[in-house]
Amino acid sequence: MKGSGVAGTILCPLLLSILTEGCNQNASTRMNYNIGDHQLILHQNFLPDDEASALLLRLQKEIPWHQGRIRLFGRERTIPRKQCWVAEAGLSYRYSGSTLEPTPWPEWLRPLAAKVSRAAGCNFNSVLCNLYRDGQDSMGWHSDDEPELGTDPIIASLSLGAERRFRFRHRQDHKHTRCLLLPNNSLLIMPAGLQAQWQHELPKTRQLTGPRVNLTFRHVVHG
Ligand SMILES: O=C(O)CCC(=O)C(=O)O
Repeated sequence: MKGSGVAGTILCPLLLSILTEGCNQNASTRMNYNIGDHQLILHQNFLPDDEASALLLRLQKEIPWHQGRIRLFGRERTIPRKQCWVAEAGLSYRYSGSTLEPTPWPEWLRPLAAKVSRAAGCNFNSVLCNLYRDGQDSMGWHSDDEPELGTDPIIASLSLGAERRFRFRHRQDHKHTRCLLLPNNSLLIMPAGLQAQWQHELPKTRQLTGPRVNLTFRHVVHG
C-alpha cells in the first residue's frame, strides 16, 4: 500500500503532463476538395503547434522581405504584399514582367521543404514566400503556370498566421468559382493539371486581420 502511494505520487503528475500535452496539440487532419476534375488536398495542423508558431515568427524576422513591382495592363505598380524568392543559385523566376533573383535557402528552411516534398510527392527546389501584413495585402488572379515550372506543376502552399479566403475561378468561365478558407498551419496541395484550367487569388478583406506568411513550394525545371 505504502509503495503504491509513492508510485502514485510520481506517476500521477507524469500521466497528467502526458495527457495535457496531448490535449494542447491539435490533431493533424487531411481533407479533399474537388475543383472541377481536380482533387485538392488540405492538411490542417500540418506542423506541431509550437513549431508552426516559431516558424511564423522566424520567417517574419529572418527572410529578406521586399515589396517588388510588377507590370500589369501596361502599368508598373508596387505589389500589395512583401515577397522573397528562395531557390538554388541560378534559378530565377519570371512573372508579370518582373524577374525575381534567388535568395539562397536558409539551412533552417530545408527540413520543412523536405517534409512538404514528402507530403506532396514532388521534389521542390524553390519557394515563393509571401508576407501579407494585414487584410489590405493581397494577390490578384493568376495561375502558377510560368514556363520554368514545366507542364502541369504540382504546387504546395503552406499558410501560417491569419486565416484568409482563397478563391478559384475557371480560366474559360470566370463565373465558375470556388472558395476555400486557409487556416493557420495548413498545407494546400494543388495537383498537376489544375493550373492549366483554374486561376486563384487571395482577395483583400475588411476584417481586422493579423499578418500571414504563405510559402508556395515549386519545382523549377530549368534556370
Ligand atoms: O498566399 C496565398 O495563399 C497565395 C499565394 C499564391 O497564389 C502564389 O504564390 O502564387
